[in-house]
Formats: sequence, structure tokens, C-alpha cells
Amino acid sequence: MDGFKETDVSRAILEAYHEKFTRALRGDVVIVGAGPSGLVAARRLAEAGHSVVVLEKRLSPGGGIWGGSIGMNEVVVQKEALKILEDSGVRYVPSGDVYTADAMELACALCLQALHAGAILLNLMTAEDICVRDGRVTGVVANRTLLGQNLPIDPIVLSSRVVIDATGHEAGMAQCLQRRGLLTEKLTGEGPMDAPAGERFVVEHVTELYPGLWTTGMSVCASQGGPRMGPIFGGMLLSGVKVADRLNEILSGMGRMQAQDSAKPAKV
Ligand code: 48F
Repeated sequence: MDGFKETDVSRAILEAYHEKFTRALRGDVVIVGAGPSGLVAARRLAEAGHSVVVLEKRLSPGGGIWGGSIGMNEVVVQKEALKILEDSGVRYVPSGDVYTADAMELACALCLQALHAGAILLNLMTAEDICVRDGRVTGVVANRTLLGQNLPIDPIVLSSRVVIDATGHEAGMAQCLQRRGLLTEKLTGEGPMDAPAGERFVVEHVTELYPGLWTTGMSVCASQGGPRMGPIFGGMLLSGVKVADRLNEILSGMGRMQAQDSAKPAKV
């Protein structure tokens, strides 16, 4: 147990993280936000053979799952999304017309499944801006959480063929484009609470907001005026599946990116 030096610990972390971060610098998909929609999309895209990086600004991935409703750590899921729970090994119990699952179990399972599928997850990493070249999103500008926001420290760039805005209520990547006047339609922000309508909206309106920038989860509602819906998660999970399935089709059609400079605009 004591046959190592303290510097061995530091070196091991530096080398492993350096290797992981180097792989993350260029890939098929960058997903900003490790909430339910982003993690489901990450797993599905990675399982299809795409290189996927998820950036999460907080210490813990899982987004809004952990807190359930006002800190009661249970989440509600509709029957249409039960297969996603089953595929992730998450247990659930019926409750009237819906089902409940332990929030901790769901957050941990989605995270583990995304990692085991091959996605790289970088926490404490805030996507602070987006890269655009020739009218197409080509990656994100990231900085260490708390660092770039508080000190004049330059960021780092991760390039990808597509970026998914899975930032939840913030719709952060879409906001970056709006600030530059690059979106033809103004972001409308979320509508008032209407859970059944919101659950439909978040799946039906998954879209490419700008060439190379897709939305999933609550950022779909936040960017296109869909209603908010509170602690019901079936729509978030299915929204992650939907964006992954759309991108699997598109990315497969385009072939693997050898170099970002050679990426061509997606036909959607
Ligand atoms: O908010 P979040 O869980 O998004 P979601 O997948 O799910 C929404 C539900 O949790 C809930 C709901 C249920 O009905 O309405 O709100 O749409 O997860 C978004 C994640 O993105 C991270 C944030 O910390 C959270 O973990 N995030 C937000 N902005 C950034 C970011 C950013 N600029 N860079 C990196 N991570």
C-alpha cells in the first residue's frame, strides 16, 4: 500500500488526463451539458461509433436529475421512455399513469453508460463560446469553470463536426449565436409551465438551429418557446435519443472526419 511516491500520483493523473484531453480536442460531436438529454445522446452516438465529448461546467454530471422535485430525489418517467431506463439498468416503480425512479440511480447510470460507450466526459469545463467558420459551427471555446469567468485566462478550443446544445434552460450555445446576430429567428425563451405540452415539444422540436448546432432537452424549449415542465424526465430522455438518431444518420452519411478543415456542411 505504501510502495509509491506522492509525485507518482500527480504524474499518473497528468498523463492520463493529458491523453484523454488530447483525444477530446477533435472529434465528431461535442455535447455541451451533461444533463439527462446530453448523457443519453452521448451514449447513443458513441455506441454508433462516433467520437463524442461531453463538457460539463459543474463538478457533477447529471444536470437537473439529482434534485428531483424540491430536493425530493425521485424522478418521474412516462411509459414511452421506460426502455431507456431498462437499457441503463435503472429500476422503476409504477405510480398511477407514470413511473418513479431514484434520481441518484438515474444520474449515475446515464453517466456510466455514456462513459462505457466510449464518450469522453470533461467536468469543470465551461463552454463559454462557439466556433463558426464559413457559416457553420465547427466547435466550442471552453475554459475551466471559475477560471475563465474570474480571471483573464484564455480558453481552449475543441473542434467537432457538430455541436449539441444540451445546456438546459440556458440554451447557452444558441445564445452565443444570437449575441452575434447569427440566428435568423430570435430565441424566444421558455413558455410557462405546461408539462404534457412541454414533454411533447422537447422531442418534436429537436432541430438544427444553425448549421452544425443542434439542440436537445430543455434547450429545445428555451430556444424555441416550448413550455417548461418540471421534474418529469421522459421527454428529456427521448429528446436525447432523437437528436442522436438524427445525427447518426447525418454523420454516417458524411463519413468520418479526418480533419476539421475538410468537414463539409451537413445536409439536413
Ligand atoms: O439542465 P439539465 O439537466 O438539461 P436537460 O438535459 O434536462 C432538463 C431537466 O434536468 C430539467 C427539466 C425536467 O423536466 O426541465 O431541467 O435539458 O442539464 C444541463 C447541464 O448543462 C450544464 C449544466 O451544468 C447542466 O449540468 N451546462 C449549462 N451550461 C453549460 C453547461 C456550459 N456553458 N458549459 C458546460 N456545461
